[in-house]
Amino acid sequence: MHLYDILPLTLLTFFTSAELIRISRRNEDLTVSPRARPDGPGGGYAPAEVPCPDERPTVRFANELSQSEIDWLAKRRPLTVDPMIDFLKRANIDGFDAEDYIRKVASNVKDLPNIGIAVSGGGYRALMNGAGFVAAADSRTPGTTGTGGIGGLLQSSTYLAGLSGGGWLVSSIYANNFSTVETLRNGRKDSSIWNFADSIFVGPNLPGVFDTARYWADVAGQVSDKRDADFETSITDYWGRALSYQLIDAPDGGPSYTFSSIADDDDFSNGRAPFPILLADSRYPGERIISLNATVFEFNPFEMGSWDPTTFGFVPIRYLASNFSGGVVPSGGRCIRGFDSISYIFGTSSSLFNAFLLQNISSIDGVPDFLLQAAVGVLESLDDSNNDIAQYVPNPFLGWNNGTNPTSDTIALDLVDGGMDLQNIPLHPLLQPLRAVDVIFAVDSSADTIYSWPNGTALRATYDRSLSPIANGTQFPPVPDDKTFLALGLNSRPTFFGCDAANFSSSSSSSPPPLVVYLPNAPYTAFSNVTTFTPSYPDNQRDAIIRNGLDAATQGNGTLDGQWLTCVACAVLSRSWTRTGTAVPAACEACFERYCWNGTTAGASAAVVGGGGGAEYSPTLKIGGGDGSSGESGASGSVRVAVGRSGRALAVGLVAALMVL
Ligand SMILES: *[C@@H]1O[C@H](CO)[C@@H](O)[C@H](O)[C@H]1NC(C)=O
Ligand SMILES: *[C@@H]1O[C@H](CO)[C@@H](O)[C@H](O)[C@H]1NC(C)=O
Ligand SMILES: *[C@@H]1O[C@H](CO)[C@@H](O)[C@H](O)[C@H]1NC(C)=O
Ligand SMILES: *[C@@H]1O[C@H](CO)[C@@H](O)[C@H](O)[C@H]1NC(C)=O
Ligand SMILES: *[C@@H]1O[C@H](CO)[C@@H](O)[C@H](O)[C@H]1NC(C)=O
Ligand SMILES: *[C@@H]1O[C@H](CO)[C@@H](O)[C@H](O)[C@H]1NC(C)=O
Ligand SMILES: *[C@@H]1O[C@H](CO)[C@@H](O)[C@H](O)[C@H]1NC(C)=O
Ligand SMILES: *[C@@H]1O[C@H](CO)[C@@H](O)[C@H](O)[C@H]1NC(C)=O
Ligand SMILES: *[C@@H]1O[C@H](CO)[C@@H](O)[C@H](O)[C@H]1NC(C)=O
Ligand SMILES: CC(=O)N[C@H]1CO[C@H](CO)[C@@H](O)[C@@H]1O
Ligand SMILES: CC(=O)N[C@H]1CO[C@H](CO)[C@@H](O)[C@@H]1O
Repeated sequence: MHLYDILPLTLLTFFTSAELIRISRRNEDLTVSPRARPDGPGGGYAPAEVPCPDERPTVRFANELSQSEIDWLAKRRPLTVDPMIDFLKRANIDGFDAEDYIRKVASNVKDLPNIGIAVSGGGYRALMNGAGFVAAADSRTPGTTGTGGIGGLLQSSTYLAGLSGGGWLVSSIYANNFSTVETLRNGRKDSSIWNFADSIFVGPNLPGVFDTARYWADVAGQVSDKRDADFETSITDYWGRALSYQLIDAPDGGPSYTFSSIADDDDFSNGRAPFPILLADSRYPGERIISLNATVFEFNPFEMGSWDPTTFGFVPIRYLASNFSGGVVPSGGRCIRGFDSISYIFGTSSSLFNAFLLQNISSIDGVPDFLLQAAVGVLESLDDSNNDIAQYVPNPFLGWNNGTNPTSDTIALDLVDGGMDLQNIPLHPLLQPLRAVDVIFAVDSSADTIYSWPNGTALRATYDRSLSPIANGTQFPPVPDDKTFLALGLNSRPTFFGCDAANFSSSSSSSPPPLVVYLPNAPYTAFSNVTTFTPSYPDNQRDAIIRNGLDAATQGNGTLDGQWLTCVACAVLSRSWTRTGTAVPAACEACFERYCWNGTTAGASAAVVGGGGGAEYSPTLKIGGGDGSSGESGASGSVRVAVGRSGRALAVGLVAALMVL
């Protein structure tokens, strides 16, 4: 069912014809940003048919890395050597000559530490907290290479994975020419980049350029371009486009930016930036529940597909929506480009928010009743038509691996938010033995507890999955249950998992899984536990949460632990030392003693650390706080919707957008 079936025609009388004309006019007067990567074949959001290349695109088995990734790694890994030496020298591990060691192993890349970063989901909270980590790890951020700073870790990393809100962060960084978090945060005159004070409901507030109605009309126009080109559209398209005005610094939120165009980016293609990956889960035909054995799909600059033994294949992402059948585009089949819109991909990865987009209309002042009723109608119709997910039509894996692929005979591949299977940290791509990652920095901004702090559920889910057949040979360090996280405080300070490589059965064919440096969202200098569905953030609150993430990453620039930087370096080197049979320096033994989970679990009756005497986890500020109410918060928990401009304009815009659903 479509909205125009539901919306009474009489609603149209709500508009004056002048408003309708305004709605249909596209915005063309923004200054063009220099940071561009528009690649859609038609210059807009709509995908289009292109002549098939001589070597027609094909699906491949997931039994090896793609040749593109192998070639890229050959550039990237050597470029991590110098930053790693700088970083490790600064960490100053007593009695260990980092430069000498890294130079020695650099000649044999397989012994060089291989670092991955995983930024969890959790809406804007995850974007901002994750941004704090990335800023801390980025040597381009001023102050991060001083005492206690972990700057350079990003430059030393091979992979940067994001999911849902973490995927917004990763996408925004790459869609904007691998800009620093600081640049994105500072913004630019006449740009709405990272301006979260104006929610996506009201749209960007650029004087003289935009108003809410025109913004929604633009979004609606972009999506109808796609539909007019005969591609399925869903609420995910609107969601992704609306977010783009905050995440992509280009006119109209860069409608033609694609994920595959990252592969053409100068920094990325020359190995000067890590390999970005986004995740989504597949929903099996006819099912509503996403279980832990849902097939996990990844999007990277070269490919989209899954390592899981179900689908077990990858398609060139640039040619998504081409007529693949049995892994090839048969003669007569169309080749399509531009379907891999970066906004559609980060919208897919965060589709949990689709319902939010509609449901939360009710929380905005000034929206007339009829519109609220229409929104409810849309929600119900979406439920009926299963249109609340992102549809990949035609399914690139049609007729592929018929024996094991649950969607081998469906026209649509239905994908949902990457955190729906509880694995809210994008660890999956970094656990693939073929990628041989040594250490994962896992930034967890999940809202598990009543007060929106993590309790280890996301990490535990990945461990549980690693024990089931769908893991297909991937291993994950043992992780205790949520009660233990709370009782031992593992969710309120950094914890390392899987420190002892000898605790894993390893054979000539399998190596131990990565060591996981778990970095849970916790209050260092601000209460960063804003609810997942808070739609807008004043600049000072945004900045406080980013800084809190930075303080978590650096343990307050070392003020909470003067050895933290050293301990991070030990985690980076640990697996490499095992491979080269190098003795672990005493300074690192001390770190592992302090940060590694040692296998202890807590009984069901154990008390909650940070419970403030009560049963509910309610931590206080670690730095400069005390009672938990002071300190630089700005991040108070109240849910507010910034409605700066007329509710009527908003209503007009929303109806314009919804009309074309
Ligand atoms: C991207 O950033 C690099 C610096 O890292 C700069 O040299 C280059 O010109 C930028 N590209 C665009 C298109 O702005
Ligand atoms: C998911 O896992 C459970 C238990 O391992 C199994 O019974 C079920 O069939 C699996 N579902 C799918 C779709 O693989
Ligand atoms: C290609 O895919 C489109 C969209 O699903 C479909 O309408 C068309 O029939 C397909 N063509 C072929 C030759 O498979
Ligand atoms: C896989 O299934 C499709 C129909 O969904 C069929 O056309 C194709 O021949 C099958 N392939 C194999 C190898 O069985
Ligand atoms: C941990 O979080 C999950 C939600 O992710 C929740 O279901 C569970 O009850 C929480 N555990 C505890 C002990 O509070
Ligand atoms: C740590 O250093 C950064 C960058 O210099 C600064 O913004 C932050 O406030 C410092 N944190 C603390 C707790 O001093
Ligand atoms: C493991 O850690 C717990 C605290 O988390 C501690 O009480 C216990 O003594 C440690 N066990 C060993 C064998 O070190
Ligand atoms: C070592 O492995 C065993 C078996 O998987 C597990 O029960 C234990 O928790 C592991 N110890 C640590 C510290 O991870
Ligand atoms: C944030 O956490 C503190 C306790 O740590 C709690 O008092 C506050 O209510 C929480 N805010 C939200 C929005 O849950
Ligand atoms: C290590 C392992 O079990 N790999 C299997 C993963 O799944 C594919 C497809 O089912 C198999 O071919 C691999 O052997
Ligand atoms: C402000 C407001 O109403 N927020 C709601 C948005 O939607 C989510 C999901 O339905 C609710 O949990 C929030 O309370």
